[in-house]
Amino acid sequence: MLYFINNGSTGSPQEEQTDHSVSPSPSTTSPTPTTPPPATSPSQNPSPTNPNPALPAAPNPKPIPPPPPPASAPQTRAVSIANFAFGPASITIKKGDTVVWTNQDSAPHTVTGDGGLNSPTLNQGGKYSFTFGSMGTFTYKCAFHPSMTGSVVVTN
Ligand SMILES: [Cu+2]
Repeated sequence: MLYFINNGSTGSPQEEQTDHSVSPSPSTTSPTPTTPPPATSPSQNPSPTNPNPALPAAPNPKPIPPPPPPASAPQTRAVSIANFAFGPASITIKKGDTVVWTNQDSAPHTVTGDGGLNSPTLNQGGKYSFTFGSMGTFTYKCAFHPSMTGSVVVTN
């Protein structure tokens, strides 16, 4: 009954449409023209449902590859010639390694021995390098000072 009097006031569902067609009389139709409000646009109400409710499981941590064995790389080993002696007098290396002799004496020396060890005369600061490509024990000495001896043991 109130909507007969309160036409145009808040609460009337026809309030927004009565600008040009003012019809104070209620229509002869149902006195309760309660039109449901327009459905809210789906865009205004994003669906709470997550299309991806669960992220895929994190990938497994990358396994750390084991480092390659360092022994596979050829190495260079140093042998000094000082105070009329080889140091170290005996050295053990791997096949494919290189030994470098360095004369630190003022006197000349050589590296002369097995397996092709045959250096020229090494003056002070002179170097001689030799790469051992086969296994074995190679003894050598100084051609000038036979008491100076040394050996190289080459393993696989
Ligand atoms: Cu010598």
